[in-house]
Amino acid sequence: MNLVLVAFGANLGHPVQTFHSALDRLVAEEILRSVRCSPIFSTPPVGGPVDQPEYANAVIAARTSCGPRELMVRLLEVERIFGRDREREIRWGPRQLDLDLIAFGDVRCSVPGLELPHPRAQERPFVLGPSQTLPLDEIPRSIREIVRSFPWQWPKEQKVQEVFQCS
Ligand code: PH2
Ligand code: MG
Ligand code: MG
Repeated sequence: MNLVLVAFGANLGHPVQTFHSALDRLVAEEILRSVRCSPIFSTPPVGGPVDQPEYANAVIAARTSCGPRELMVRLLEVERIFGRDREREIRWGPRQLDLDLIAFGDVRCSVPGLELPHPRAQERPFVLGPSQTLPLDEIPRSIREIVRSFPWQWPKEQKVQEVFQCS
């Protein structure tokens, strides 16, 4: 079983509810096991249209028996089930559900459709901040040092609030 880090983001519909329902599904379908979640934080949008709503962001550290590509496919499937419509959306624009595979164990790869660790994770406070709330040994090794050394201390940043603590 590999240790993975999945980032959750949503700013349309009912993001907190979506997070819990999507997570329930990922666990029920045995896509993710031994799940550990960060709190969900409310974060200002980075990129995309300036007038889009704030995002709810969280990260999930878990074990999986899927391979990296299979896990990506399963995450995309769950995004679709929860109303994500990639045909209609704007890049970095508002969305019902975004499940990004941030890191997969020790895997480093860059092939079409699969780049690990996620190429933009290291500059994203809405991924690294929530990740810092988890014990470091629950963070996949390929991204652990990036999470550990991220200078920004979550959740002291004023623009960001904790909105819900996931057990
Ligand atoms: N996701 C994006 C673009 N911008 N900003 C925040 N705060 N949170 C996100 O999850 C996010 C974003 C594209 O996936
Ligand atoms: Mg995505
Ligand atoms: Mg994303």
